[in-house]
Amino acid sequence: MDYGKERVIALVDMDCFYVQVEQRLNPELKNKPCVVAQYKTWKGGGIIAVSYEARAHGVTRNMWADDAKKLCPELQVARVRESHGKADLTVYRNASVEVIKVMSRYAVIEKASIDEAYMDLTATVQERLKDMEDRQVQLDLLKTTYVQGFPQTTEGHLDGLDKEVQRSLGVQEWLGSLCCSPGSDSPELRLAIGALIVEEMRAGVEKETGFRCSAGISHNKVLAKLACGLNKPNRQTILPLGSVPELFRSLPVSKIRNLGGKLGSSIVEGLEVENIGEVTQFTQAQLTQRFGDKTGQWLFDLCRGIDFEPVKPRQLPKSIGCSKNFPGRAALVTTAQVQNWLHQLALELEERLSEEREMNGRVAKLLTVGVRQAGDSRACSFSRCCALARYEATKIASDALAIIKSLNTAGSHQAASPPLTLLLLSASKFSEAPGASSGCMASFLSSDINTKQKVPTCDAKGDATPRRAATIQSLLHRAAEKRERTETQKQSSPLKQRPLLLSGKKQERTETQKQSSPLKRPPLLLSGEKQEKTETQKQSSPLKQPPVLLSGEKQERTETQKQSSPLKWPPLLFSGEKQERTETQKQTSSSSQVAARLQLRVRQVTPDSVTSKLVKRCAGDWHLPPPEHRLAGL
Ligand code: TTP
Repeated sequence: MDYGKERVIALVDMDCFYVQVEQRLNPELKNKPCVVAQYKTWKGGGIIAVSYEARAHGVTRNMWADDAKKLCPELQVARVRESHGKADLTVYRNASVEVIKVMSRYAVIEKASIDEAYMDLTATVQERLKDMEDRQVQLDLLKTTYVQGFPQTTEGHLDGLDKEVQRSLGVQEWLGSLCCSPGSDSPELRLAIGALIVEEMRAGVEKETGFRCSAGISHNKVLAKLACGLNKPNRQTILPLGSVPELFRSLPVSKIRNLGGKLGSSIVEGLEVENIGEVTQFTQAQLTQRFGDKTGQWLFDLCRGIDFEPVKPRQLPKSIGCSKNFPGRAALVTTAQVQNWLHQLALELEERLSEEREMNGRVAKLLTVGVRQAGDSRACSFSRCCALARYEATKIASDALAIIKSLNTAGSHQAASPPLTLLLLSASKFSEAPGASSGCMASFLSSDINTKQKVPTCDAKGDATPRRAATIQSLLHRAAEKRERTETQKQSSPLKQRPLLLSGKKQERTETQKQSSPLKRPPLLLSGEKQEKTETQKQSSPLKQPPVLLSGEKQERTETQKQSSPLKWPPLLFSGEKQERTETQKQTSSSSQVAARLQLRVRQVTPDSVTSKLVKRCAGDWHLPPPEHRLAGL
């Protein structure tokens, strides 16, 4: 079997998903230019999903509904429901569950977002091959399939031909090029059979749910994802490895999965390339020297269309979260406001977590609290995790508030500055609900975290170790008590203290590396990467886990101080500009020790980080509109 062509992987993505959900609820919207918008207080609301009919009029996501109507006066606008003062995405989530259910009858799937899933069809294809005597794939069974790069023809030859005719010619030509004699087996033949299965699966999804989708079929996740977007909507595309060089020649680096953010930018800037195909001119040694062994090797393969990331069987989301934006003058400036909104978010979280426990028998053990500060353009300024004690809104909200307050650097005389423009609560680290048996469940529901639960927490290296959990307040308390002792120990101990890990950039590079490499090393991209990544993921992914960062100077403040003090949020300690903090400052902030003791974790978050994806997922269950569209909040 050829290297890189061993597997058959597909990515299925629903077409204009929220619109289809609304159209199913209200069939009058079908086949019409239609959008789904959130809130209507400002310019008719921000558009988050657009039907293909509306796209033909130039309507795009992130437009205001009022502006879109100027482009398309007959535009139908469906509204996202609201509850707890924010968008309620329940109908879309439920629709997603329906779709995943159908898909999982055809193959093992990895749910990648609310409306897309990867599937590894290798074994299923193998089974089909056994039953196919003549090994012929009929053209009419691939009636919504394109083959990228086919028909292979000289430029201009196909001009004027209907797209559907071109599609059919392409599939015919490609199938004709396959060796289909009895007993033959080639990677391309396997792709063809994979495409057959995906055709059947998509038809099944439409029949049972009424929703249409598109798909990409290739040898890995990167190519499948790319292929899926080539001929939307309601079509699927096979991307044979042989067609990759031509496609990659003019494909911007940022279009590749995982290269839309910082790593992508550092490739473009550092290697002075525009398209992914240009990276093939660099040797393996050059790339590993430039990006490190793992990322360099990954990139060397990737620019040739090779990737080995496995499809990880997962039908349920890794996290359940909710967030709310407070743009402009709506920014939160007082503790009372923060408290109130945390409570609203916690109510939603409690509701959804309880539902998850009922429906899927699993409970979350980790709570992530995230905020964005006014003036910060990133999705999230920082986030911190703590044990999720129990599913009770009041408790979740008070733990979250304690975490946020622990970062408060204001004295009682100071005004809130900067205000908060986003609050996020997310629950993760799911495991089976204690004994699904009623006794255990009852104990989970009634237990207090400091007496019962053990939670996996992350140390400064990102290693998860089970530790006895405690309430935030008691942790804060203990931290204050122990601080003095630790300081004394530090001074007398000959052991080296763990250095303060800053923004996830370069601290592990040696001075020699820094000086000898003419090329800029990329930032460890993905600061804020999921602490919940599995070991397999960690090993297979070239992306490194970010170090921990936290300010944490304020935990020792008394409760009285905290209550009387208006909020002053910490400076943007988390944005990476802080590496140059003076030694004095570093010494006064024993943040990493406090983090370890509190079992809290602050991660630097960049717009392309996974935490930022979390924010997006929580907010619109995917992406936030750009800042100018967030006025209405999400
Ligand atoms: P997408 O799959 O990105 O887009 P889509 O399904 O609307 O359209 P396409 O046919 O091009 O795939 O997103 C899935 C749903 O997630 C989308 O219908 C609405 C929601 N979403 C947001 O709420 N905000 C966003 O910024 C994006 C990108 C999606």
